[in-house]
This record gives sequence, structure tokens and C-alpha cells, in this order.
Amino acid sequence: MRFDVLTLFPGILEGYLGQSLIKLAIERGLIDVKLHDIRDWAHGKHRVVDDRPFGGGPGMVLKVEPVVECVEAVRPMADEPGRLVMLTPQGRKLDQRIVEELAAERRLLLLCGRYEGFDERVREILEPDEISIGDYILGGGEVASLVIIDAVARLVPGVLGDELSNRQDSFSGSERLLEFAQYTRPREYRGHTVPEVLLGGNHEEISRWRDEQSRQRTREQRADLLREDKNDRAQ
Ligand code: JCZ
Repeated sequence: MRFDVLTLFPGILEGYLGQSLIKLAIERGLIDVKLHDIRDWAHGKHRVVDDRPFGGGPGMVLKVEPVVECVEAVRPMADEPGRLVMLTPQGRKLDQRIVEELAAERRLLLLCGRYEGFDERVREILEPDEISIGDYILGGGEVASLVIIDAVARLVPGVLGDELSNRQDSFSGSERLLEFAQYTRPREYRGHTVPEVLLGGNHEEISRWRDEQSRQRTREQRADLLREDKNDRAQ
């Protein structure tokens, strides 16, 4: 799986990509992440990438030319044209179903904005798939693109050490239940003990206990997950 990230701040991504699971996946050749600085496609001596909005108003808008020309330059850098994803608060709200959909691609181009957002003609010309990571406002698309890379990469075969740990996580597949409570040593800490059932070794009993835990937690904390096709907890 190849990711191309188009951003004005590649440094924001570098640190994260150089750590832990993602770093290992890159080293193993399971995923490839290429960073592209949109400013490299800015015009003029001063390489200006933002400008004031027509019609007035606060803040600046990301100019159309550097964005369109950056995408057009990056596309031919691999065999596969890939799917262009633009991270904005206006997009389809990300959930595990969409993560699975993105993981089925061989290449993703992740377009990150800054300032007050993109010139509308970016959408008209490039027709990107617009995705939001949630209903809150970030300073730019970079953190959102990391969320996509992180969530998609762990679905790429071989990225997780234990393939089973994937299926059992919350929201994967059709079982929309929260994870059950987990414990490790010590058996007692500051008077808080591990439930007796987990220490007994009766695997059928443990399975039933965990399932009941999951259902109880989901009922108490995320009842919206028990209702169908709704990706919003506010109800
Ligand atoms: C550019 N502000 C790009 C995306 N889900 C979500 N929240 N906020 C964003 C986002 C905010 C931005 C830009 C300027 C994405």
C-alpha cells in the first residue's frame, strides 16, 4: 500500500511515521509513505501558497494552483493513479467501514489543507473523496492524514504481528461492540483486584464473561453502536 501525503508541513508527519508500528511496516516494505511539500509547486519568487478570500472575511485561503499542480505532479510518481482523499470538516465522517474501503485501494493520495481551507476550484477540478475525521476543527489536515494512515495501515496484511488481534478489536467487521476490560500483572494494585474468573483458566466461562462485559460497556457508554447505520453518538 502506498500513501502520498501532500502538505505544507511535511515535518508534522515525519516524527510520527518514524515511530513504532508504522516505522516497522515501512521498513518491512508493507507500506510506503511519500511526503510532498505543496510549496514546491507554488508560483513566483516568494512561493506564496495563500491569499485573501474574494468577497472579504477573516483569514486566508489556500491557493488553487499549487494544490492542483502538486496533485498532477505526484500522480505519475507511481504506476497506480490512486484515490485522492481530501481531509476537511465537510467530508464523509470517518468510521471503520470507510477505513476498510480505503484499505482496499493500492494507493492513497492524502491532501492536507491549512489556513481557512481550500479554494473551491480544488474540488471542482480534482473531484477528491472528501473525508472528515470528526466534528471538531483542526488547524490543518495533517493530523487527520496521520489518522487515516494509522487506521488503514493496520489493515494491511502483515502489519499487525497477530492477525487475530485485528478482528477482535472494537468496530471491526459487523460486530459493533466495545472491547471487554483487560488486565495483566500484578493481580492486585492499590486494593484493585483482577476479576476472579480471569484467573481460573475456564476458557468457556472467560469467553462468556468477556462477551457480557462488552455488551454492558456498549449499553452504558455507546448505546448508539447497538442501533444500526448511525455513525453518530449524539442521540
Ligand atoms: C485546513 N483547517 C483541513 C478536518 N475532521 C477535520 N477537522 N478539521 C479538519 C481540517 C481543518 C482544517 C483544514 C484548515 C482539515
